Formats: sequence, structure tokens, C-alpha cells
Amino acid sequence: MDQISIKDLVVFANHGVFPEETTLGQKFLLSCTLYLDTQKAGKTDDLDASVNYGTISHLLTQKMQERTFKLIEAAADYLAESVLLSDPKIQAVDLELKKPWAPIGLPLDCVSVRISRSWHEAYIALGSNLGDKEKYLSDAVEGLKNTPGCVVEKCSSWITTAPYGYTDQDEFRNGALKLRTLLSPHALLDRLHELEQEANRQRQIHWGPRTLDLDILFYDDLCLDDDDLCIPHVDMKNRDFVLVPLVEIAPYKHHPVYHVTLKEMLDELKARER
Ligand code: PH2
Ligand code: MG
Ligand code: MG
Repeated sequence: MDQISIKDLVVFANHGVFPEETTLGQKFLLSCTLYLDTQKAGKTDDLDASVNYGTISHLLTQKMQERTFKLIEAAADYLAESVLLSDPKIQAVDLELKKPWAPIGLPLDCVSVRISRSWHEAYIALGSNLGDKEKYLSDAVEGLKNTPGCVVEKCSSWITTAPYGYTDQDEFRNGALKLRTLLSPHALLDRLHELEQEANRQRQIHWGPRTLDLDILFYDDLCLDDDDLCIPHVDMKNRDFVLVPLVEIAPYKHHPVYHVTLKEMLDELKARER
């Protein structure tokens, strides 16, 4: 993707672990590369089709000076996120924060941290089979809309489904949504667990009745399997309550492991069930 870069912007600010750093302040150097499509601006010569590097430089200066962080890691994370939130045209950012006067009592050229942050695309499954099911689902959508660094881009309608797996329980309301997010997979999972807790979810029977279940189905084309998280979500090829709402919002999305579209997965499931 195209890049616009800013190199060694000088900012005087008050970040640091040592008290003298937060009281006296010191010089920092900021470099950042923005990833965006510049072709339209290239063809039209119109600044509105691109991102103004002057605006970004002022934003970086203002964000550097409006708060005090102990760690350059924390300052860099805050800056990168502020840049990504400032204009939806910016897909990703690399950011380097240098501290040339780090007061450690030794002669060094500078210390620095360098990070990369970007928007990601995630799909979430929603389910409820206890209490006011639709209210739990719509509160979860609102909760995600109100989560910093999360934009709900599409949401399916809610469907009623028979319980799958453990069948001696009430029918479900299910749905799916598409999210643009700055959260990592595990940070997103933590946020989903918070929303389940806000719905007073009790974890008693495995696969048992629940007020709210939020599962990550896809995160970009990532394949991940660790103790807390498995992406893509397991067993979706056998679950119409996942595939039907997903196909409503993303029929032609490819499954990163099976390499078929979601619509093909659903058609295949229906053929098996016949
Ligand atoms: N969720 C389960 C187990 N079974 N059945 C339906 N119909 N809908 C669900 O959301 C569901 C289920 C485990 O998460
Ligand atoms: Mg589930
Ligand atoms: Mg779950």
C-alpha cells in the first residue's frame, strides 16, 4: 500500500519514569508512516482525497503534550491509535518514538520504540437463549459500538434456532456482525467477556443456557489456536445458527482454512442435512 512518512518531528514533552522527566520535560523525536491509498489524490491533485501530513504532525504534537506517560511504549501506542482514529483513510501506521536525552547517566545516541498498528476486520457470532434474548443481543451490539477502537460495520437480522449440542434447553436467538477494530484478538476476546458479564452470564453447564454468548468467528485471515482462543471458530461448517446470519452479511467471504465461500459452506451444510 502507498505510504506517507513524517521523519523526526521534534516535540518537547513530559514522558518518563524518573520524576525530573515529568517535571522538566525533554526533547522527543517522532517518525511515522501512514499506509493509505493515494491514487485518487494522485489523479485529482485534491488534498481531501488524501491525508494532510501537516494535520497529522500537529495531532502528534498535541497528543504528545496533552498527557504524561511513564513509558515510551504507552506514549507510542496512544499516538498510533490517535492517528488511526483521526481519519478512516489511514489503514495502518508505523510509529517510532525516540528519546535522545534519556537521563540514564550514560552517553547514548537515543533510545526508541517502534510499533505497527492497523485496523482489522473481525466477525462476531451472537447468541442468547435466556430472558429477554433480543435485548441481550441488541445491548451487545450497542456495547461494541461504544467500545473505543471498534466500529460495527454490518449486523445481520436475528434468527430463531433450535439448540445445537446440548438440546434440552430453550431455543436461541442468533446473529452475526462485522467489526472494524483496533483491538488485538485477545483484547477483543476480553471485551466480549466483559459484555457477557454485563449481561450477567453465568458459566454453569458447558453449552448450557446463556443470556449472551459472543464468539470471534474470524479475525482477518488469521489462524490461531491457543489455550483461550481458536480462530476461525471451530465447527462452524456444522452450525447453521452461525452460517445463516454470516451468509446474510458476507456471502462471498472466503474461509481462510477451507478456502470456500461462506455461502458454499452453508449450501454444503444444507445438502448434508437433506
Ligand atoms: N451455542 C452453543 C451451543 N448450541 N445452539 C444454537 N441454536 N445457538 C447457539 O448460539 C448455540 C447452540 C454454544 O455456544
Ligand atoms: Mg458459542
Ligand atoms: Mg462463547
